[in-house]
Amino acid sequence: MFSKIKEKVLTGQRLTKEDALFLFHYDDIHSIGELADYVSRKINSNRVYFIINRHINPTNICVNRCRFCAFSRSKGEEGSYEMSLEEILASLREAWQNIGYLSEVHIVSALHPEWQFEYYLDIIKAIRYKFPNIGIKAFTAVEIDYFSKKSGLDIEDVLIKLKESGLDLMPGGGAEIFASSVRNIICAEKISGERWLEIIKNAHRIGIRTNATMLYGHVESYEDRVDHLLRLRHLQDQTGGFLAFIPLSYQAENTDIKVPYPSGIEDLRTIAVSRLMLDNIPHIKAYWIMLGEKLAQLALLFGADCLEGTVIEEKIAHSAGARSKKGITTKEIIHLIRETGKVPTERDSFYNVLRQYEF
Ligand code: V47
Repeated sequence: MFSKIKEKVLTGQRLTKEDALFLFHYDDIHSIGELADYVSRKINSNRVYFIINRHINPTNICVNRCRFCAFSRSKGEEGSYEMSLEEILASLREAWQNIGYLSEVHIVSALHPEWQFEYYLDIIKAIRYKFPNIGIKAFTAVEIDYFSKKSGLDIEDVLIKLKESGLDLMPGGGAEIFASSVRNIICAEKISGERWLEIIKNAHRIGIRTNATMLYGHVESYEDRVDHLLRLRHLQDQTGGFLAFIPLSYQAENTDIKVPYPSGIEDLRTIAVSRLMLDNIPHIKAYWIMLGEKLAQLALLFGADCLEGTVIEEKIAHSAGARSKKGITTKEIIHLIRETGKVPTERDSFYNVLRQYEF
């Protein structure tokens, strides 16, 4: 069976659900990785991308209680916080001063019970005004749905207002696992998988590119993962709006779903199968924050072509026990990539090449 799958990949044929399920069970992980690396090189040559970015989470106060999330708090609960506009801008200024520039800000927030949609628009407008050339990647489909409910505007108007305020693209969070049987267990209050896909479809239609994620390693089955990948591939066939796919390795500490962490092999396999199945999504990110640096390096030989970025201050995974650093320097990320034999390639938000660090 593997040789048939290999033949399909080498001749540019699309893999099926059965192929993906086979790959999730197949023992020879090296051959799977080699094949995924072949596809990665075909699409992205020897390049591995990274971006000089800063993550900001304006608040952790959330009306939802997802059982996998250790980041969210209720209003007034110990550890809850809210950032003012000035604090958000100050954190960007500080990052800019330390590094010399920033190419992107990544903003993922929570469903705050009181903040109005206007505040989120003000955040985007202020960043756009103070940092005119920075890429603004902000708000998951889950937040977009919440803005729509809060403001009474329909999804398209919410997206248009954000775009007009300066939003460039959207992160891929909130996708989790699309299957409702899994969502009912891990995040019953969250929008459905179908709604996530519908909002993203709207974003793509009005010209907002997005990423997509998959949170794996909790209660889902391999069938659920494959179903998730197939739904993304199907949407990408229609819109072409996804830039990158990011498998998120579940971090279980301080959460309500206590399972062993996915093994390193499981992480590599998931990256590789994603690369092989998502033949129409150009980039696969190895999110070093959740994988750790060494495993993220290996993932670059198993189909991933992007390491996300400098990040500077990560909160979501670290609330749930991630052991990685919270941020990384440009020098360190270049070194990580170089050690794999690939070419460190600094990018902007849309994967335009800014600089290549040849040997
Ligand atoms: O949607 C929450 C996940 C996501 C845990 O688009 C967890 O470039 C693991 O979406 N263990 C937010 N994961 C982060 C995100 C992201 C990150 C990096 C790059 C991009 C991008 C997007 O974090 C959430 C959820 O799926 N998450 N809790 C946890 N315990």
